[in-house]
Amino acid sequence: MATLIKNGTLITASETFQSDILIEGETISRIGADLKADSVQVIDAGGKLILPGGVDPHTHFDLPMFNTVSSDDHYTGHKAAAFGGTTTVMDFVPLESPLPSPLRPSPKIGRGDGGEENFKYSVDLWLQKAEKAAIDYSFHMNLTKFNDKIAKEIPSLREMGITTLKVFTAYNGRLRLDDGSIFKALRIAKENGMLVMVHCENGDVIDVLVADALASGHLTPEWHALTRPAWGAVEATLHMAAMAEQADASVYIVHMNAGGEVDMLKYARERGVKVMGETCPQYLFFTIDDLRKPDGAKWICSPPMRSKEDNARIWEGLLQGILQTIGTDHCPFYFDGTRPIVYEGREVAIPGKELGKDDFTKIPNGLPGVGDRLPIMWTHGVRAGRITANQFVAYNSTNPAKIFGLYPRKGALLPGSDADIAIWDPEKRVKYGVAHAHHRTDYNLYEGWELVGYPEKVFLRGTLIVDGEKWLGKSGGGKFLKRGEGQIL
Ligand code: DUC
Ligand code: ZN
Ligand code: ZN
Repeated sequence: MATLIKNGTLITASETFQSDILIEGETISRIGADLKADSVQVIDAGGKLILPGGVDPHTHFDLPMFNTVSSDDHYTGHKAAAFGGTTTVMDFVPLESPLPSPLRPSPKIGRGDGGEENFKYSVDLWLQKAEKAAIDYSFHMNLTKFNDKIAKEIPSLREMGITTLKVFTAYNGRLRLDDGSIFKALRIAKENGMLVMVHCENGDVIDVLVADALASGHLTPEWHALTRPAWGAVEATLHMAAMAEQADASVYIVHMNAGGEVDMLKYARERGVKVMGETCPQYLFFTIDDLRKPDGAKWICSPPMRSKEDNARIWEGLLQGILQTIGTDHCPFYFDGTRPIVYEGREVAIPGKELGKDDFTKIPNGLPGVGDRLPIMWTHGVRAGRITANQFVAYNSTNPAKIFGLYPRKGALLPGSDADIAIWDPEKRVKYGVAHAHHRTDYNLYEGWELVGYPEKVFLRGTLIVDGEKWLGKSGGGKFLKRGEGQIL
C-alpha cells in the first residue's frame, strides 16, 4: 500500500520546507502541498522533520582483527544503523587470498585463479557475509597489495559495482602501499572513473614509536595515541593531496581526526586540488584523556583520539564546509568479551578489548558508532548551533551519496529517489547509552548523554523498518547497491 506522509518539514542538503510526501512502491512518487491519493496509509508528521535516510560511507562489519572479529555483523550492524536513522552503509572488503585461511571459503565461493589476492573472490566472500543485510549497502575495496596483475584487475571492480579503492599510509608490512603503487592506483582510478580513499598516518614513525614504547614498558591504552602522532596524519593528508594532484586524480581522506588535517584539506582545496575529507563523531567529542580512564580501551581506534583543540577545529571544518562527509568507522568490540550480552533473546559473547588488557598493541582497534551518528550529531551539532540542519543532511546523507555514486537514488528527497526516509521527532528526549543503542556490544561511548531529537519512524525503500522502539526490518531485507562514478565535491 502507498504511504502519504503529511504536514512534515522536509530537510534537504539545501532547503527546509513544509510539504507532503507520497511513497508508492519503493520510491518517492510526489512531493508537494496538500497531496491526495486513494487507498493510502496516511501518517501525520505535523511537528516532525522528514530527512533522507542516513548514508554511512564507512563501516566494518564482521571484520576479523587480532584473533577476534568486530562484534556487529551485516545484520546486527544494519539494525543498529536503522534505529539511528541510517538506511545505507558502505563496508570495506579486505583483499583476501583464496589460499586456506581462517576465513575458509564456503562451497559457494570459487577459489579464484590461483593463490594470489583476488578481487572477485574477496568481494564474493563479503557478499556472502552480507546476505543477512537489513538495510541497503555497498562496498569499497581495500587495496592492500599492488602488482601488475592487481593493477590490471582494478577495472573489473567497476563491473562488480565497486568504484572505490582504500589505500593506507600506515600498517607497514600489512596494509600499507608504497608511494609508487599509490600513484599508479590513483592514475588507474582516474582512468576508470573510480575514487581512491586514504587512511592517513605515518606508518614508519608509528612502528618506531611502538617499538620504543614496548621496550620502555609503556603498555597502557594512552600509548596507543602517543605512538600515533597527529602530525603523521597531518603530513600524510597533505602528501596524499599532493599525490592526487600529481596524478591529476581525486582523493578522499577517511576519518579525519586532527585539526591540522582540516588545515591541509583547506590549503589543498583552495589550490584546486580534488581532495575531499570525512570525519567521524568520535573525533569531535573525545580526546587522549579518555584513553587515560580506567576503561580507556573503549576509546581505542586508529587513528586515535587527539585534543580539545583538534575537536574544535574539526567542528569549524564542518561549519565552514571544508569537510564533505561524516562517517562512523563503525568497528565495535566488546569491552569485556568474556561476559555475554543478550542479543535478540540469546546470550552472545565475542572476544574484545580485554585481549589487550596488558598490552595496548593487542587491543582490537575500533568503536561502535553506526547507530549513534545521527542522534548525536543532531543534538550536539544542530541543536548546539555548531552546524545547520541542512549541513547535517549534507554530511550524513546527501554528500556521501553524491561522492560514492548513489545520488539521487540515495541521499535525496526527490520524486524517483528510493523512499529511504527518517521521520525525526525534534523534541524527543532520550538518555542515550548502551541500553538505547542497538549495537551488538557491551558499551556505548555516549553513555548517559542527554539527547533531544531522535528518529521516530524509518523507511527503507518504502517499507517501515523502525517504528519507535519496534524493529520491523529483517535479515535479507537490504540490497547490494552497485555504484557508478561519483561526483567530486
Ligand atoms: N580503524 C579502526 O580503528 N578500526 C577499523 C579500521 C580502522 O581504520
Ligand atoms: Zn582507516
Ligand atoms: Zn575504517
